[in-house]
Amino acid sequence: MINKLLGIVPNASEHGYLVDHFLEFCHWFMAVLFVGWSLFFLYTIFRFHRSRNPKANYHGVHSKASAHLEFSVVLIEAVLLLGFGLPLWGKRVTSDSFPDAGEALRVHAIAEQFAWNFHYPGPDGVFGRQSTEYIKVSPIGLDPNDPAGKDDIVSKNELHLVTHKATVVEITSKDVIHGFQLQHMRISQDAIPGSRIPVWFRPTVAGEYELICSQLCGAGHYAMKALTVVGSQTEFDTWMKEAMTLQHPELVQPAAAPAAPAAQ
Ligand SMILES: [Cu+2]
Repeated sequence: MINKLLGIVPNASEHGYLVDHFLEFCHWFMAVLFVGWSLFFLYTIFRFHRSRNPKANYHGVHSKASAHLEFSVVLIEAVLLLGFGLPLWGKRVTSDSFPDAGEALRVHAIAEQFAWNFHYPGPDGVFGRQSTEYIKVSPIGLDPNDPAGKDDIVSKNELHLVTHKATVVEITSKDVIHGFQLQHMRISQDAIPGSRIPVWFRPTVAGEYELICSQLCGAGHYAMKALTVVGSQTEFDTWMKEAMTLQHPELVQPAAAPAAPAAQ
């Protein structure tokens, strides 16, 4: 409830409700602390007003109540961090929590000032080699001589995913530090040049979402966003076929010719 009040976007991923529960609890806890400390503040202003205490008290407080209260707050915060926050994070980032390579949809996300490039392995399921020496001929530095890259799909500012299919996104950057943030999927990971960092999630609700850059990365940061389309496998395949037709017409034409009469 408090999440909604604070404007959280609806969850559209399998693990998102765990993040939401955690946020919900943290927000309620902070609300209680805020109200509690505010009341205490008002009480001190009233209780220790100059008119009631013309002479300063050089001994101060004798009661241990405030120390106990402070310790309880620290204890609850430690339990939140170590008992809930870390395990939740661990489930996202440890290698044994990742889905099997064959089961998941795999995408590379390559950030740049100020756009998102996505790299799909194409029908062969193998990503082509990438190297900085080819950055002038391909926005993601795809090696034109690598046969594995001949059918790869590169899309700009458009990420396509499949509902209920585990998705592994390997995130990197071409220039400065960016942030890959899919709020509806409750996923956020910095894009760091020189590193390829995987994240995984399972989208559960079809729709169009916004992927934003969550790190202030330069003058065009405000406009650095990409459309994320989550749909059925058929919708994904249709998009992939269109992309193949545009980017590798030589690979699709033989298959497209017999399909045309069948559709009529
Ligand atoms: Cu950015």
